[in-house]
Amino acid sequence: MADRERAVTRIGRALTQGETIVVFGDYDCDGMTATAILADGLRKLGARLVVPILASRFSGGYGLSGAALERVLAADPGLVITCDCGSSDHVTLRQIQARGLDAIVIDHHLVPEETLPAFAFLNPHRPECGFPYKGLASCGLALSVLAGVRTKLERALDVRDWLDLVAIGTIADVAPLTGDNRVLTRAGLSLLAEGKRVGLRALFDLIGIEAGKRLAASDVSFRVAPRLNAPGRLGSPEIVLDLLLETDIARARELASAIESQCQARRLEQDKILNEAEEMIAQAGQQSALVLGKEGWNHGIVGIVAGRLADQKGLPTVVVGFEGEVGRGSVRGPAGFPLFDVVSACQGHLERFGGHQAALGLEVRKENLEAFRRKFIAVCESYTDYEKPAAEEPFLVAPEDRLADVFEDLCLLEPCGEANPRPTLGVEGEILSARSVKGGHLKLELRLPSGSRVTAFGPGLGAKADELSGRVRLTCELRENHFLGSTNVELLVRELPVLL
Ligand SMILES: [Mn+2]
Repeated sequence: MADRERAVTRIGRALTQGETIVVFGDYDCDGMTATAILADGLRKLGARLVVPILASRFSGGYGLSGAALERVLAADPGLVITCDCGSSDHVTLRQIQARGLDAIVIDHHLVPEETLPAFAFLNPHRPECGFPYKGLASCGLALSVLAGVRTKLERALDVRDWLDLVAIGTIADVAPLTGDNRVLTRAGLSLLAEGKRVGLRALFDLIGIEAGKRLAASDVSFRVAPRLNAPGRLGSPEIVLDLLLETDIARARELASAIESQCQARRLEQDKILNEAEEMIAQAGQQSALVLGKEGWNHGIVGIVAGRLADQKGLPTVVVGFEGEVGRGSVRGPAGFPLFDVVSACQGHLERFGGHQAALGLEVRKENLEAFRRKFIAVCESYTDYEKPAAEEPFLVAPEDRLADVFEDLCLLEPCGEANPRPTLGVEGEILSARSVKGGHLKLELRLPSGSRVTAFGPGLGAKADELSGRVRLTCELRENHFLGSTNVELLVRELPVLL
């Protein structure tokens, strides 16, 4: 790994010489877990003073901004380590260098051509980086650096203790769950399920994740990560770092419930924006792409709203929150839609933009929104034959197979998620009951060919409940359902059942 040896030697020297080390991280799960791993690990290796600092969406934004640099320098560090950011922060890194300080960048974002003015630059995407696995997220890189420092100082420190954080950061960052990441997250999820980290234990108690129960990657994506991300979306992510580092259970419970209430506040805010957006969409009538903006929409949340709308409507979607004349927005779209190409073609109307084909952020002035909207829609309409990802053929479950056994087998494939999708199954059975439940979801009871009964749940499919009867084939996933102390396998239905 390019510069790993150089970084490890420098950090080792900072430890033995008692330098103050600032670990500066991004406000998302990957950045926060990487920061926690290094802060905690270096303290355990005897660092005199480690000051963890996180970026803020509302002051300086992503990366080592000018505003962030002021906070970093206020801690009077001898060494600065950036986590999950820094790869394009040439200006502020040069300022650090000019003060005679060293900076080590640990990141996995795009590597610009201009040489980075850093003492060491660890990024698997550097062309000169020989590390064979390119999928590590920043938390995985941070663990590798910690292990290197440990070895350099000839100390006994079991870095596997931080694999739970690596699992959270890697899964939340939608890094591929292949190769090294698969090994790290699989072990990390087991550790996470044991519930030894006090802060996460407190959070899990609060949200009903029982200690000792098997955890899937989807539990992290849908239950854990959204909560850890909420405080950063609303303002200050520091409370999450405090939770990850807390060792006192009483204090951890306070932090966990503060995070949970921020998550609820985030949800309310999100629903409010979604409702207002839905109204705008209804008023505008039929459109081939959505561009929505409003004063006051929280730009930490517009990304979630854009994702929801893009899923629901199947359209390329831009949602912008304005604060005065300038708005910040997020771009999402149907799987496979080349959003980066589209936004690049509209850049004349934008102040800034960045991201990749599947997701972008942008900055636009209020007076340019309408022109941008027209251009964006026109360009989207020109991409009629983009490459949609092929629908996956379901694996048919044989009538004699017990679903509980199939589920156990499928668990061997976990963690499933990015680059290792959970297999889609085809299950046939006879409908015993079908009804629509709260939220418009479909609830089915089925008799399988083996005679056993199973329940099925179809998110958003409740509208057609009345038309379902007789023999059907379901396209579904299997999941464990814990209810009143018993555990059953149930079907998670992905599309309307096919009548046979
Ligand atoms: Mn990351």
